[in-house]
Amino acid sequence: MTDHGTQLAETAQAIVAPGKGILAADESSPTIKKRFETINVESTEDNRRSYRELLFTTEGANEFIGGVILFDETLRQSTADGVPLAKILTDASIVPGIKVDMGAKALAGAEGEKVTEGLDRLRERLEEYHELGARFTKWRAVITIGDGIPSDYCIKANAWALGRYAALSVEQGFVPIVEPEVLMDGDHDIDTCFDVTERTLHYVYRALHDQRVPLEQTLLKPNMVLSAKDCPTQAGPQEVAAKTIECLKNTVPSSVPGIVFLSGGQTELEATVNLNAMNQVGGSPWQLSFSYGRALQATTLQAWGGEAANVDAAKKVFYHRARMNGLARFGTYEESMEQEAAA
Ligand code: 5MM
Repeated sequence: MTDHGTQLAETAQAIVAPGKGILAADESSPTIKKRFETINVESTEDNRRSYRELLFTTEGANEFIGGVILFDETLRQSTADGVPLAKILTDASIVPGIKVDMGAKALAGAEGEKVTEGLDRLRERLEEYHELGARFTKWRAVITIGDGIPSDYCIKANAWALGRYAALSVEQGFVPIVEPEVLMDGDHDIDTCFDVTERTLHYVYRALHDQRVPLEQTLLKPNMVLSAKDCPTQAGPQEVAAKTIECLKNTVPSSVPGIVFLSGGQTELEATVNLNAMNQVGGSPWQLSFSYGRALQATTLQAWGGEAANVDAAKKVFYHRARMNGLARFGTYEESMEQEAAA
């Protein structure tokens, strides 16, 4: 491996070091607006900065958080005291990352399906992000399960874009996080989720191979294999863990250093319990970790409520959630620990 390759492989390993995972704080402007609406806070640039500053300056969170994914605006922001947020992270030995996709848009000729855009001028944008301190990237593809979908056309278009993005990221000195998200919306059962996730991951790794992406310099951010939100039969954590690992073993090469699950609409508790169950199975060739957005932030957001007076209390809530997921990385989390923290 070249020095460049070795450095990227080491960065990937550092992000998913035992006990650590990723905080996905890369909500785009429309998404963070939605999140703030739930706590009646206006989405101003200053409120967004204050909130992210709260998360990134939580003392001790770096025991459990190896990387944070930022949105473009956040990578350019500084704390109230004028320190760039990316520097706050780097100084805490947390790797700053950046979402580089431009969102999922309607796929031409495919009713109800989406393709992620953002490849135009990506090389130039990456050069700037590197100067601003980011060292890993993220690109999210969205696959919807529904009547007659997903089509192979949709999966292949998204997989090819993920490959192009990943190859460019590696070239420009970033560890690419490859995120093909099979949504949990709908009423399909866990086996349907298994089949679609397996089909998707096959195409994704074919596309990465075709585009010469060195897998040991990448991370995968998939959905867990779950029953859909409105499915009348909800699979429990043991079934979720067994089916998710089986699906990944069928599709993901062992040279990928880590798998960082998205939470995708699970509650904080579900996401922790499921990750814990996966790590209890053991014998996986990859680190099984987290890259949660909502499942790391929901209670913190509530505790903050947009009030400066609540910052310390909200930091405690965030530290607790990060710690619970850190324990789930070892399979040593127990639900009773939630009560201990409350006491
Ligand atoms: C944090 O949300 C990320 C950005 O979403 P938008 O581009 O829609 O604003 C999102 O990609 C996130 O990283 C993943 O979906 C995982 O987050 P969850 O909340 O599903 O764990």
